Amino acid sequence: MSLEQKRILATSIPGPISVQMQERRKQVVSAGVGTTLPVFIDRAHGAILKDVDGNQFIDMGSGIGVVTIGHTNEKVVAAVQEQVAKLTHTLFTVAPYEPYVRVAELITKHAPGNFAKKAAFFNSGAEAVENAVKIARKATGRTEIAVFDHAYHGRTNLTMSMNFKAHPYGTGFGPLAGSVHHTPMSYPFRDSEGLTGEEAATRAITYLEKRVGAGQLAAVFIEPIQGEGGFIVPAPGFLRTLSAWCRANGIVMVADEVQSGIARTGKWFASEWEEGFEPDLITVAKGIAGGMPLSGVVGRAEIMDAAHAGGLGGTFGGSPTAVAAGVAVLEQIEEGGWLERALEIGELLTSKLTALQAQYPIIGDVRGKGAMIAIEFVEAGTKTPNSKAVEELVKHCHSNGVLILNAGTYNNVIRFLPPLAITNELLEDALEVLAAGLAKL
Ligand code: PLZ
Repeated sequence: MSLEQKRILATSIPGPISVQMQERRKQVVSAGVGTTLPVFIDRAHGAILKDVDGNQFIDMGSGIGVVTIGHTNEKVVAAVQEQVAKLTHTLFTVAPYEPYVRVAELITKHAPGNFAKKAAFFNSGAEAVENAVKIARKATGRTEIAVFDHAYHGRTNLTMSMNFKAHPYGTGFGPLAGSVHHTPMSYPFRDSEGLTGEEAATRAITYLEKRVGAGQLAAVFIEPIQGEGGFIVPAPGFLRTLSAWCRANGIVMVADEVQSGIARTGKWFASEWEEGFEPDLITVAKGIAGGMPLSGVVGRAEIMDAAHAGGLGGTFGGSPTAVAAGVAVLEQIEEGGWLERALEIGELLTSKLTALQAQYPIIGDVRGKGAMIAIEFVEAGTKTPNSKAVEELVKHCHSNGVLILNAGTYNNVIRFLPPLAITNELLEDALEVLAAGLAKL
């Protein structure tokens, strides 16, 4: 299904049909399930979302990094259609099917690290993180888990305990899981001037050695570029120093690449941006299957094999349609062009956004890699977070047909993670809408 790659405002936002649907929704859908933009989407293609009133939005968020190679990518649609008519379920641990193995071949081939790798598949990012915890504990015989400030790992009990922000993820939902230790992150924009990656890592390591003890730790979990935290890119040397310390102390280093992985940053995995950083395990989800629910853990074969037979599984994990979509996504990335496109998008975004930063002192920082770029807003001339500006800008963009997402511990970040299928015209159009919003502020 193709759709003209053009922003169209057919009604006010939200349009009348969306308003009606929103009313129905309020009657029957839990208030705990929020909405960023209350328009109901009917269809999508490339980087365009079309709502039930005929409005067309430029998607600058890819459903939080999911439809990386574009909405309704033809090969993904065809693969799912073919699979759904052939076989939808056996449960892989009852009786296997080939595309699950094919996805494992592709992901183990392209995950960083010059060693034998294996993979296992699940449904959601949180489930992948939970399984990585189980595997690391089994492999080390240890219990404790370290995570970083500003991190996000999911909404299950264990993963919400691993999140930095209590609200909205954890408030009132406790008791939280134990044996999770929060550690200082490297946050170049907010760390003291000149703090190197090595120094920031030493700060975290000292903290863990004192608070937990290296010998107690099963795993250290880190997003190589933090997603929900606001696309925080740690200072160079941070990840490498941490992983060297993990290796020396028998701790499993886990990179949570649920948001940053699968071609998003111009490499298969964001971990590859830091030389010498070789995570033992990587969690993947979101962009791996173009919108079908698929997640996985991939990493060192001997660690992945530490889990006993029957210890990992789940009814729907790596279901036939999800893995068929995964094969179609990964084969297209392997064919080439997508990593380069992510880098081009990154250059275009960064140059336009740094020009806006020069003009508007409320933009404190422009950062990220490839098609994972964010701007952090402050009160002009300070580092005081400015969430009000973000709120206004998001509203402005939404009512003008551009779907942008906020992020950040202080809700003062706008993140850009468009589908890599986006055209330059659409990107430029979206940034012009943003610039008009800034001028209005
Ligand atoms: N790890 C790094 O970014 C999901 C959350 C959306 P699930 N981030 C988006 C929301 O409001 O729930 C995420 C992530 C990182 C893990 C997860 C969790 O992935 O597929 O949402 O469970």
